[in-house]
Amino acid sequence: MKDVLMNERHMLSRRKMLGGAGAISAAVAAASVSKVAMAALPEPVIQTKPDTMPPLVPNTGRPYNPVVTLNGWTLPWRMNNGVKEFHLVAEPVVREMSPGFKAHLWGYNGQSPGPTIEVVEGDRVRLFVTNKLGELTSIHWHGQRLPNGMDGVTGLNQPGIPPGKTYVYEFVARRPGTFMYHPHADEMVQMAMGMMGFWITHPKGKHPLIDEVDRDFCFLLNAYDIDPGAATPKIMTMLDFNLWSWNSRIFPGIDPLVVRHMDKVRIRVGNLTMTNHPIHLHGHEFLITGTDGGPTPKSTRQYEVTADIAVGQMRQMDFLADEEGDWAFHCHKSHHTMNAMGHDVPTMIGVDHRGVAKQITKLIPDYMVMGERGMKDMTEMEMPLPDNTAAMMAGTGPFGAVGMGGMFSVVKVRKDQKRGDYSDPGWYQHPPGTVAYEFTGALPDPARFKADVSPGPGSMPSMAKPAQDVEVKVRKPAGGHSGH
Ligand SMILES: [Cu+2]
Repeated sequence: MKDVLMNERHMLSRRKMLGGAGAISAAVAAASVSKVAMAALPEPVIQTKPDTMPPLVPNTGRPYNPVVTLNGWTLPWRMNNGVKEFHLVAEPVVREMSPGFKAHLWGYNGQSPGPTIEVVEGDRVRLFVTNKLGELTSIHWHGQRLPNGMDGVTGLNQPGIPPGKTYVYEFVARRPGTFMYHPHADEMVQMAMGMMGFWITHPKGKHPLIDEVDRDFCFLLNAYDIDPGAATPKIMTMLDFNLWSWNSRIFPGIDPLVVRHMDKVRIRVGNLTMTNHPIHLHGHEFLITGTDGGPTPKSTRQYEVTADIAVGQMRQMDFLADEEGDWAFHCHKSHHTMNAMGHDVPTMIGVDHRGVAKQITKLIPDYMVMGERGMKDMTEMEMPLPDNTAAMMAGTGPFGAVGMGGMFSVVKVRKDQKRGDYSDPGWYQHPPGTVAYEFTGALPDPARFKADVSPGPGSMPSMAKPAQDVEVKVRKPAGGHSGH
Protein backbone atom coordinates (compact mmCIF):
# COMPACT_ATOMS: atom_id res chain seq x y z
CA MET A 1 0.00 0.00 0.00
CA LYS A 2 2.70 2.42 1.05
CA ASP A 3 4.68 1.58 -2.08
CA VAL A 4 1.66 2.24 -4.31
CA LEU A 5 1.17 5.65 -2.71
CA MET A 6 4.85 6.49 -3.00
CA ASN A 7 4.82 5.61 -6.69
CA GLU A 8 1.75 7.76 -7.25
CA ARG A 9 3.31 10.71 -5.51
CA HIS A 10 6.43 10.24 -7.54
CA MET A 11 4.41 10.09 -10.76
CA LEU A 12 2.38 13.16 -9.78
CA SER A 13 5.42 15.25 -9.05
CA ARG A 14 6.96 14.13 -12.35
CA ARG A 15 3.80 15.13 -14.24
CA LYS A 16 3.67 18.44 -12.40
CA MET A 17 7.18 19.13 -13.54
CA LEU A 18 6.18 18.31 -17.12
CA GLY A 19 3.17 20.66 -16.75
CA GLY A 20 0.13 20.94 -19.04
CA ALA A 21 -3.65 20.43 -18.67
CA GLY A 22 -3.29 16.67 -19.01
CA ALA A 23 -1.37 16.56 -15.75
CA ILE A 24 -4.45 17.67 -13.73
CA SER A 25 -6.82 15.03 -15.09
CA ALA A 26 -4.13 12.40 -14.63
CA ALA A 27 -3.76 13.56 -11.02
CA VAL A 28 -7.54 13.24 -10.45
CA ALA A 29 -7.52 9.78 -11.98
CA ALA A 30 -4.59 8.74 -9.80
CA ALA A 31 -6.34 10.07 -6.69
CA SER A 32 -9.53 8.08 -7.40
CA VAL A 33 -7.50 4.94 -8.03
CA SER A 34 -5.76 5.33 -4.69
CA LYS A 35 -9.15 5.77 -2.96
CA VAL A 36 -10.29 2.43 -4.38
CA ALA A 37 -7.08 0.85 -3.15
CA MET A 38 -7.53 2.48 0.27
CA ALA A 39 -11.04 0.98 0.53
CA ALA A 40 -9.38 -2.35 1.33
CA LEU A 41 -8.83 -1.08 4.86
CA PRO A 42 -11.60 0.52 6.95
CA GLU A 43 -10.83 4.06 8.12
CA PRO A 44 -9.62 3.82 11.74
CA VAL A 45 -11.93 5.70 14.11
CA ILE A 46 -10.12 7.54 16.91
CA GLN A 47 -11.71 8.66 20.18
CA THR A 48 -10.07 11.59 21.98
CA LYS A 49 -12.42 11.98 24.96
CA PRO A 50 -12.59 9.75 28.08
CA ASP A 51 -16.35 10.34 28.48
CA THR A 52 -18.91 7.55 28.57
CA MET A 53 -20.26 7.55 25.03
CA PRO A 54 -23.93 6.75 24.35
CA PRO A 55 -24.67 3.19 23.19
CA LEU A 56 -23.88 2.59 19.51
CA VAL A 57 -27.16 1.47 17.98
CA PRO A 58 -26.35 -0.88 15.07
CA ASN A 59 -27.30 0.49 11.66
CA THR A 60 -26.24 -2.61 9.73
CA GLY A 61 -26.43 -6.32 10.44
CA ARG A 62 -28.69 -8.12 12.93
CA PRO A 63 -30.28 -5.86 15.58
CA TYR A 64 -29.24 -6.03 19.24
CA ASN A 65 -29.45 -4.01 22.43
CA PRO A 66 -26.06 -2.23 22.60
CA VAL A 67 -23.90 -1.88 25.72
CA VAL A 68 -22.60 1.25 27.41
CA THR A 69 -18.86 1.17 28.06
CA LEU A 70 -18.05 3.05 31.26
CA ASN A 71 -15.81 5.99 30.28
CA GLY A 72 -15.44 4.35 26.92
CA TRP A 73 -17.03 3.72 23.54
CA THR A 74 -17.90 1.10 20.93
CA LEU A 75 -15.94 0.87 17.69
CA PRO A 76 -18.06 1.47 14.57
CA TRP A 77 -17.67 -1.16 11.85
CA ARG A 78 -18.01 -1.33 8.12
CA MET A 79 -20.15 -4.00 6.48
CA ASN A 80 -18.26 -5.52 3.55
CA ASN A 81 -20.09 -8.30 1.66
CA GLY A 82 -21.73 -9.51 4.86
CA VAL A 83 -18.51 -9.31 6.91
CA LYS A 84 -18.23 -6.86 9.81
CA GLU A 85 -14.89 -5.08 9.43
CA PHE A 86 -13.19 -3.27 12.31
CA HIS A 87 -9.87 -1.41 12.34
CA LEU A 88 -7.90 -1.36 15.57
CA VAL A 89 -4.75 0.75 15.82
CA ALA A 90 -2.31 -0.17 18.61
CA GLU A 91 -0.61 3.08 19.61
CA PRO A 92 0.68 5.28 22.46
CA VAL A 93 -2.16 7.34 23.97
CA VAL A 94 -2.63 10.01 26.60
CA ARG A 95 -5.43 8.89 28.92
CA GLU A 96 -6.99 11.29 31.38
CA MET A 97 -7.38 8.95 34.38
CA SER A 98 -9.24 11.53 36.46
CA PRO A 99 -9.80 15.26 35.93
CA GLY A 100 -6.38 16.93 35.81
CA PHE A 101 -4.40 13.69 35.87
CA LYS A 102 -3.12 12.40 32.55
CA ALA A 103 -1.21 9.17 32.05
CA HIS A 104 0.97 8.18 29.09
CA LEU A 105 -0.32 4.74 28.23
CA TRP A 106 -0.53 2.40 25.27
CA GLY A 107 -3.94 1.53 23.90
CA TYR A 108 -6.05 1.35 20.78
CA ASN A 109 -7.61 4.09 18.63
CA GLY A 110 -6.73 6.96 20.94
CA GLN A 111 -7.71 5.47 24.29
CA SER A 112 -6.86 2.92 26.94
CA PRO A 113 -8.71 0.63 27.09
CA GLY A 114 -9.42 0.28 23.41
CA PRO A 115 -12.96 0.55 22.07
CA THR A 116 -15.53 -2.13 22.82
CA ILE A 117 -16.26 -4.50 19.93
CA GLU A 118 -19.91 -5.52 19.67
CA VAL A 119 -21.09 -8.23 17.30
CA VAL A 120 -23.90 -10.77 17.07
CA GLU A 121 -23.64 -14.55 17.43
CA GLY A 122 -22.94 -15.97 13.98
CA ASP A 123 -21.39 -12.77 12.59
CA ARG A 124 -18.31 -13.17 10.40
CA VAL A 125 -15.84 -10.60 11.74
CA ARG A 126 -12.69 -9.22 10.09
CA LEU A 127 -10.35 -7.18 12.29
CA PHE A 128 -7.51 -5.14 10.83
CA VAL A 129 -4.86 -4.48 13.47
CA THR A 130 -2.30 -1.78 12.71
CA ASN A 131 0.78 -1.62 14.94
CA LYS A 132 1.93 1.93 15.66
CA LEU A 133 4.05 0.89 18.63
CA GLY A 134 7.82 0.59 18.57
CA GLU A 135 7.74 -3.18 19.14
CA LEU A 136 5.92 -6.33 18.03
CA THR A 137 2.35 -6.82 19.12
CA SER A 138 -0.61 -9.13 18.48
CA ILE A 139 -4.17 -9.49 19.70
CA HIS A 140 -5.59 -12.46 21.54
CA TRP A 141 -9.40 -12.66 21.45
CA HIS A 142 -9.95 -13.91 25.00
CA GLY A 143 -12.73 -16.49 25.33
CA GLN A 144 -13.57 -16.87 21.65
CA ARG A 145 -14.03 -20.05 19.68
CA LEU A 146 -11.92 -19.50 16.56
CA PRO A 147 -9.41 -21.14 14.23
CA ASN A 148 -6.16 -21.75 16.09
CA GLY A 149 -4.22 -19.43 13.78
CA MET A 150 -6.48 -16.52 14.79
CA ASP A 151 -5.86 -16.90 18.53
CA GLY A 152 -3.12 -14.28 18.56
CA VAL A 153 -0.34 -15.83 20.64
CA THR A 154 2.88 -14.46 19.16
CA GLY A 155 5.28 -17.19 18.15
CA LEU A 156 2.73 -19.95 18.76
CA ASN A 157 -0.15 -19.02 16.46
CA GLN A 158 1.32 -16.22 14.34
CA PRO A 159 4.42 -14.07 13.95
CA GLY A 160 4.24 -10.82 15.95
CA ILE A 161 2.90 -7.83 14.05
CA PRO A 162 5.99 -5.69 13.33
CA PRO A 163 5.86 -1.92 13.94
CA GLY A 164 4.16 -0.17 11.01
CA LYS A 165 2.44 -3.32 9.73
CA THR A 166 -1.23 -4.30 9.65
CA TYR A 167 -2.45 -7.86 10.22
CA VAL A 168 -5.91 -9.24 9.57
CA TYR A 169 -7.84 -11.55 11.91
CA GLU A 170 -11.02 -13.20 10.67
CA PHE A 171 -13.42 -15.59 12.36
CA VAL A 172 -17.09 -16.24 13.10
CA ALA A 173 -18.31 -15.09 16.53
CA ARG A 174 -19.70 -18.49 17.39
CA ARG A 175 -20.61 -18.11 21.04
CA PRO A 176 -22.67 -15.29 22.63
CA GLY A 177 -21.09 -13.80 25.73
CA THR A 178 -18.76 -11.37 27.44
CA PHE A 179 -15.17 -11.41 26.23
CA MET A 180 -12.09 -9.21 25.99
CA TYR A 181 -9.07 -8.65 23.80
CA HIS A 182 -5.45 -7.95 24.70
CA PRO A 183 -1.94 -8.47 23.28
CA HIS A 184 -0.15 -11.80 23.49
CA ALA A 185 3.24 -10.25 22.73
CA ASP A 186 5.42 -8.74 25.45
CA GLU A 187 2.20 -8.87 27.42
CA MET A 188 3.65 -7.97 30.80
CA VAL A 189 4.69 -4.61 29.36
CA GLN A 190 1.84 -4.08 26.95
CA MET A 191 -0.92 -4.83 29.45
CA ALA A 192 0.83 -2.84 32.20
CA MET A 193 0.72 0.04 29.71
CA GLY A 194 -3.04 -0.30 29.25
CA MET A 195 -3.56 -2.41 26.11
CA MET A 196 -6.91 -4.19 26.42
CA GLY A 197 -10.49 -3.89 25.36
CA PHE A 198 -13.97 -5.37 25.76
CA TRP A 199 -15.77 -7.66 23.33
CA ILE A 200 -19.45 -8.50 23.47
CA THR A 201 -21.16 -11.09 21.30
CA HIS A 202 -24.91 -10.55 21.56
CA PRO A 203 -27.21 -13.57 21.10
CA LYS A 204 -29.07 -13.75 17.82
CA GLY A 205 -32.70 -13.67 18.83
CA LYS A 206 -34.04 -14.98 22.14
CA HIS A 207 -31.66 -17.10 24.20
CA PRO A 208 -32.92 -19.33 27.04
CA LEU A 209 -30.08 -18.23 29.36
CA ILE A 210 -29.63 -14.61 28.33
CA ASP A 211 -32.41 -12.27 29.48
CA GLU A 212 -33.06 -9.04 27.67
CA VAL A 213 -32.11 -6.08 29.85
CA ASP A 214 -32.86 -2.35 29.78
CA ARG A 215 -29.30 -1.21 30.56
CA ASP A 216 -26.11 -3.09 29.84
CA PHE A 217 -22.83 -1.66 31.18
CA CYS A 218 -19.30 -2.98 30.78
CA PHE A 219 -15.81 -2.11 31.97
CA LEU A 220 -12.39 -3.67 32.57
CA LEU A 221 -10.51 -3.68 35.86
CA ASN A 222 -6.94 -2.47 35.39
CA ALA A 223 -4.11 -1.16 37.55
CA TYR A 224 -1.09 1.08 37.12
CA ASP A 225 1.94 2.10 39.11
CA ILE A 226 2.65 5.74 38.36
CA ASP A 227 4.89 7.70 40.72
CA PRO A 228 3.42 10.97 42.00
CA GLY A 229 4.32 13.64 39.46
CA ALA A 230 5.14 11.11 36.72
CA ALA A 231 2.96 10.11 33.76
CA THR A 232 4.26 6.72 32.60
CA PRO A 233 3.48 3.47 34.46
CA LYS A 234 6.33 1.49 36.00
CA ILE A 235 5.95 -1.68 33.99
CA MET A 236 8.08 -3.88 36.28
CA THR A 237 5.61 -3.59 39.16
CA MET A 238 4.08 -6.96 39.90
CA LEU A 239 1.70 -6.37 42.82
CA ASP A 240 2.30 -2.99 44.40
CA PHE A 241 0.23 -0.79 42.12
CA ASN A 242 -0.87 2.64 43.31
CA LEU A 243 -3.70 3.29 40.85
CA TRP A 244 -6.63 0.85 40.77
CA SER A 245 -8.83 1.73 37.87
CA TRP A 246 -11.95 0.88 35.92
CA ASN A 247 -11.32 1.35 32.23
CA SER A 248 -8.16 3.32 33.08
CA ARG A 249 -10.19 5.80 35.15
CA ILE A 250 -10.04 6.32 38.93
CA PHE A 251 -12.66 7.77 41.27
CA PRO A 252 -13.83 10.55 41.17
CA GLY A 253 -13.11 10.26 37.43
CA ILE A 254 -15.37 7.22 36.93
CA ASP A 255 -18.81 8.08 35.62
CA PRO A 256 -21.90 6.96 37.57
CA LEU A 257 -23.97 4.07 36.23
CA VAL A 258 -27.31 5.81 35.67
CA VAL A 259 -30.42 3.61 35.51
CA ARG A 260 -34.18 4.01 35.59
CA HIS A 261 -36.10 2.66 38.57
CA MET A 262 -37.30 -0.92 37.82
CA ASP A 263 -34.87 -1.31 34.91
CA LYS A 264 -33.32 -4.71 34.42
CA VAL A 265 -29.60 -3.96 34.58
CA ARG A 266 -26.56 -5.93 33.49
CA ILE A 267 -23.00 -5.04 34.44
CA ARG A 268 -20.16 -6.91 32.75
CA VAL A 269 -16.73 -6.74 34.36
CA GLY A 270 -13.42 -8.23 33.21
CA ASN A 271 -10.22 -8.35 35.24
CA LEU A 272 -6.82 -7.70 33.61
CA THR A 273 -4.97 -6.65 36.77
CA MET A 274 -2.56 -8.82 38.76
CA THR A 275 -4.95 -9.60 41.62
CA ASN A 276 -8.58 -10.45 42.31
CA HIS A 277 -11.25 -7.82 42.94
CA PRO A 278 -14.40 -8.46 45.00
CA ILE A 279 -16.82 -6.07 43.29
CA HIS A 280 -19.60 -5.02 45.64
CA LEU A 281 -22.99 -3.45 44.89
CA HIS A 282 -24.99 -1.69 47.59
CA GLY A 283 -28.78 -1.84 48.01
CA HIS A 284 -29.48 -4.71 45.57
CA GLU A 285 -28.70 -8.38 44.99
CA PHE A 286 -27.50 -9.67 41.65
CA LEU A 287 -27.12 -12.99 39.88
CA ILE A 288 -24.01 -14.01 37.96
CA THR A 289 -25.65 -14.79 34.63
CA GLY A 290 -22.51 -15.17 32.57
CA THR A 291 -18.74 -15.58 32.54
CA ASP A 292 -16.20 -15.56 29.73
CA GLY A 293 -17.27 -19.19 29.32
CA GLY A 294 -20.72 -17.97 28.26
CA PRO A 295 -24.11 -17.82 30.02
CA THR A 296 -24.21 -19.67 33.33
CA PRO A 297 -26.64 -22.58 33.80
CA LYS A 298 -29.63 -21.38 35.87
CA SER A 299 -28.96 -24.08 38.49
CA THR A 300 -25.63 -22.44 39.38
CA ARG A 301 -27.03 -18.96 40.00
CA GLN A 302 -27.35 -17.55 43.51
CA TYR A 303 -28.00 -14.07 44.75
CA GLU A 304 -24.88 -12.15 45.76
CA VAL A 305 -23.94 -8.60 46.66
CA THR A 306 -20.22 -9.15 45.97
CA ALA A 307 -18.62 -10.98 43.06
CA ASP A 308 -14.95 -11.86 43.34
CA ILE A 309 -13.43 -11.49 39.91
CA ALA A 310 -10.15 -13.35 39.54
CA VAL A 311 -7.37 -12.36 37.18
CA GLY A 312 -8.32 -13.07 33.59
CA GLN A 313 -11.98 -13.65 34.48
CA MET A 314 -15.13 -11.92 33.34
CA ARG A 315 -18.41 -11.78 35.23
CA GLN A 316 -21.83 -10.67 34.10
CA MET A 317 -24.12 -9.47 36.92
CA ASP A 318 -27.86 -9.00 36.40
CA PHE A 319 -30.17 -7.23 38.85
CA LEU A 320 -33.47 -5.41 39.06
CA ALA A 321 -32.94 -1.76 40.00
CA ASP A 322 -35.92 -1.59 42.34
CA GLU A 323 -34.47 0.67 45.04
CA GLU A 324 -34.13 4.36 44.31
CA GLY A 325 -30.98 6.14 45.47
CA ASP A 326 -27.26 6.68 44.97
CA TRP A 327 -25.79 3.26 45.65
CA ALA A 328 -22.05 2.79 46.08
CA PHE A 329 -20.50 0.25 43.72
CA HIS A 330 -16.87 -0.56 44.37
CA CYS A 331 -14.05 -3.03 44.89
CA HIS A 332 -14.26 -4.35 48.46
CA LYS A 333 -10.47 -4.38 48.92
CA SER A 334 -10.17 -1.14 50.82
CA HIS A 335 -6.72 -0.37 49.40
CA HIS A 336 -8.26 -0.45 45.94
CA THR A 337 -10.49 2.53 46.69
CA MET A 338 -7.43 4.72 47.14
CA ASN A 339 -5.19 6.52 44.70
CA ALA A 340 -1.43 7.21 44.59
CA MET A 341 0.26 7.79 47.93
CA GLY A 342 -2.30 5.78 49.84
CA HIS A 343 0.28 3.14 50.59
CA ASP A 344 3.57 2.76 52.38
CA VAL A 345 2.84 5.30 55.06
CA PRO A 346 3.27 4.45 58.74
CA THR A 347 0.15 3.89 60.83
CA MET A 348 -0.11 6.70 63.34
CA ILE A 349 -3.49 6.00 64.90
CA GLY A 350 -3.17 6.94 68.57
CA VAL A 351 -0.08 9.10 68.03
CA ASP A 352 -0.63 12.79 68.48
CA HIS A 353 1.28 14.51 65.71
CA ARG A 354 -0.91 17.57 65.29
CA GLY A 355 0.95 20.34 63.54
CA VAL A 356 4.03 18.27 62.88
CA ALA A 357 2.67 16.25 59.97
CA LYS A 358 1.45 19.31 58.13
CA GLN A 359 4.91 20.87 58.34
CA ILE A 360 6.75 17.73 57.23
CA THR A 361 4.42 16.90 54.36
CA LYS A 362 4.86 20.40 52.95
CA LEU A 363 8.53 19.55 52.47
CA ILE A 364 8.41 15.82 51.74
CA PRO A 365 5.15 14.41 50.43
CA ASP A 366 6.39 10.86 51.02
CA TYR A 367 6.38 11.59 54.74
CA MET A 368 2.65 11.80 54.79
CA VAL A 369 1.42 10.00 57.88
CA MET A 370 -1.88 8.47 58.70
CA GLY A 371 -3.95 10.71 60.92
CA GLU A 372 -4.08 9.83 64.60
CA ARG A 373 -7.85 9.41 64.32
CA GLY A 374 -7.69 7.56 61.01
CA MET A 375 -6.88 8.62 57.52
CA LYS A 376 -10.01 10.55 56.59
CA ASP A 377 -8.35 13.76 57.88
CA MET A 378 -6.16 13.66 54.82
CA THR A 379 -9.07 14.31 52.47
CA GLU A 380 -9.24 17.79 53.99
CA MET A 381 -5.54 18.26 54.71
CA GLU A 382 -3.34 20.68 52.88
CA MET A 383 -1.36 18.39 50.62
CA PRO A 384 1.41 19.73 48.37
CA LEU A 385 1.03 17.15 45.62
CA PRO A 386 3.45 17.21 42.70
CA ASP A 387 1.89 18.24 39.39
CA ASN A 388 -0.10 15.53 37.58
CA THR A 389 -0.85 13.48 40.70
CA ALA A 390 -4.25 12.10 41.55
CA ALA A 391 -5.50 13.00 45.00
CA MET A 392 -5.29 9.95 47.25
CA MET A 393 -8.95 10.06 48.20
CA ALA A 394 -11.31 12.57 46.72
CA GLY A 395 -14.83 13.22 45.53
CA THR A 396 -17.41 15.36 47.25
CA GLY A 397 -20.89 14.02 47.78
CA PRO A 398 -24.04 15.80 49.03
CA PHE A 399 -22.90 15.23 52.64
CA GLY A 400 -19.20 16.13 52.26
CA ALA A 401 -15.94 14.43 51.28
CA VAL A 402 -16.46 10.84 50.14
CA GLY A 403 -12.89 9.88 51.02
CA MET A 404 -12.49 7.40 48.19
CA GLY A 405 -10.37 6.86 45.13
CA GLY A 406 -9.62 4.07 42.69
CA MET A 407 -12.25 1.42 41.98
CA PHE A 408 -15.36 3.26 43.15
CA SER A 409 -18.46 4.57 41.44
CA VAL A 410 -22.16 5.05 42.10
CA VAL A 411 -25.21 3.31 40.65
CA LYS A 412 -27.88 6.03 40.44
CA VAL A 413 -31.42 4.63 40.39
CA ARG A 414 -34.11 7.20 39.54
CA LYS A 415 -37.86 7.05 38.92
CA ASP A 416 -37.90 10.03 36.59
CA GLN A 417 -34.95 8.93 34.42
CA LYS A 418 -36.11 8.58 30.82
CA ARG A 419 -35.68 5.32 28.92
CA GLY A 420 -32.29 5.39 27.22
CA ASP A 421 -31.16 8.53 29.09
CA TYR A 422 -27.74 8.09 30.69
CA SER A 423 -27.22 11.72 31.74
CA ASP A 424 -26.26 12.30 35.38
CA PRO A 425 -29.43 13.18 37.36
CA GLY A 426 -27.44 14.79 40.21
CA TRP A 427 -27.64 13.64 43.84
CA TYR A 428 -30.52 11.60 45.14
CA GLN A 429 -33.20 13.62 46.96
CA HIS A 430 -33.92 11.54 50.05
CA PRO A 431 -37.55 11.41 51.18
CA PRO A 432 -37.93 13.18 54.56
CA GLY A 433 -36.97 10.99 57.51
CA THR A 434 -34.90 8.46 55.50
CA VAL A 435 -31.38 9.73 56.22
CA ALA A 436 -29.29 8.64 59.22
CA TYR A 437 -29.39 11.43 61.76
CA GLU A 438 -27.66 12.54 64.93
CA PHE A 439 -28.91 11.44 68.31
CA THR A 440 -29.09 14.52 70.51
CA GLY A 441 -30.42 13.11 73.81
CA ALA A 442 -28.36 12.43 76.93
CA LEU A 443 -25.67 9.74 76.57
CA PRO A 444 -25.81 7.10 79.31
CA ASP A 445 -22.56 5.79 80.82
CA PRO A 446 -21.44 2.68 78.92
CA ALA A 447 -22.38 -0.51 80.67
CA ARG A 448 -19.21 -2.58 80.83
CA PHE A 449 -19.02 -6.24 81.67
CA LYS A 450 -17.73 -6.80 85.21
CA ALA A 451 -13.94 -6.76 85.49
CA ASP A 452 -12.63 -10.24 85.02
CA VAL A 453 -9.28 -11.23 86.48
CA SER A 454 -9.00 -14.60 84.79
CA PRO A 455 -6.93 -14.90 81.58
CA GLY A 456 -8.81 -14.33 78.34
CA PRO A 457 -10.50 -17.20 76.57
CA GLY A 458 -8.47 -19.63 74.52
CA SER A 459 -8.66 -23.13 73.18
CA MET A 460 -6.31 -24.34 75.92
CA PRO A 461 -5.08 -22.85 79.21
CA SER A 462 -1.57 -21.42 78.89
CA MET A 463 1.26 -23.14 80.73
CA ALA A 464 2.49 -19.96 82.36
CA LYS A 465 0.86 -16.56 82.52
CA PRO A 466 3.14 -13.57 81.75
CA ALA A 467 4.37 -11.91 84.92
CA GLN A 468 2.83 -8.67 83.78
CA ASP A 469 0.03 -7.89 81.31
CA VAL A 470 1.43 -6.33 78.14
CA GLU A 471 -0.59 -4.34 75.65
CA VAL A 472 0.70 -4.87 72.14
CA LYS A 473 2.06 -1.72 70.53
CA VAL A 474 3.36 -2.23 67.02
CA ARG A 475 3.70 -0.11 63.98
CA LYS A 476 3.69 -1.84 60.62
CA PRO A 477 7.07 -1.18 58.96
CA ALA A 478 6.92 0.85 55.78
CA GLY A 479 7.95 -0.51 52.41
CA GLY A 480 5.94 -3.11 50.62
CA HIS A 481 2.51 -4.48 51.20
CA SER A 482 2.52 -6.92 48.40
CA GLY A 483 0.14 -9.77 48.01
CA HIS A 484 -3.17 -7.99 47.94
CU1 LIG B 1 -9.81 -4.45 43.98
